[in-house]
Amino acid sequence: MAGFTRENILDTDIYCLTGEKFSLGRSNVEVVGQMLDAGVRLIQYREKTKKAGAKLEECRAIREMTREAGAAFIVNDDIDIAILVGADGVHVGQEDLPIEEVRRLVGPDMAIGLSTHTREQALDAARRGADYLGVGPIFKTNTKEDVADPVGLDHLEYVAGNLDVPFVAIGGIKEHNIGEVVKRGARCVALITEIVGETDIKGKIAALRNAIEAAKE
Ligand code: TZP
Ligand code: MG
Repeated sequence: MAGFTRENILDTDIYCLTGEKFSLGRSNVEVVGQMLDAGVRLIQYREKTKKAGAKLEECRAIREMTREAGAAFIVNDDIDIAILVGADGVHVGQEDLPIEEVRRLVGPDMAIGLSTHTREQALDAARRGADYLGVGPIFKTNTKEDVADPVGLDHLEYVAGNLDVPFVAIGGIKEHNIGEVVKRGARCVALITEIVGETDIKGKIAALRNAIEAAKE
């Protein structure tokens, strides 16, 4: 057991989410295998179209793979599946169950992440005990349906400077703009299409890490 806790689950640079329809014909499980080979240590299973049984099966496989690799595993939306597979975390949105109720379901140890799109939502999530915040979309993205308007880098900087709770920046983040996101205060960055849509996932992760390091100098 790699010892992920509610406090430390976001202590990593790159947070990878699945997105099978952008994965160039590869399965979620195959893509996650390549992410782990590339040294990614935080994976979220995000799958909007499959049935519960299929999602459970994939999450069981990914739970095993992440445990083996010493990586943390978070399940998006499906609290029941997160509990069944023993995920390290569950990620919910503004229109899902209130986090106080999610906490009652998952127990005291599982991390709860909450997506936020405004200053008020971020402050509210922190006050109500979310373990981490999703902050985004930072830039325009077509990956998510019914996506909120981009929050921009000024909002990111506000969250970084004014809230104590860990957060991850998400939405439209690419190799060419990840440096800006880091410079404006993000320590953990989430990406979907930039990674799953790449043939050479290992090479892309290395390039993103170079860009992150360059931005810190
Ligand atoms: N939440 C806010 S934006 C987004 C999610 C899940 C999609 C991010 O995808 P991409 O491809 O990295 O823009
Ligand atoms: Mg959701």
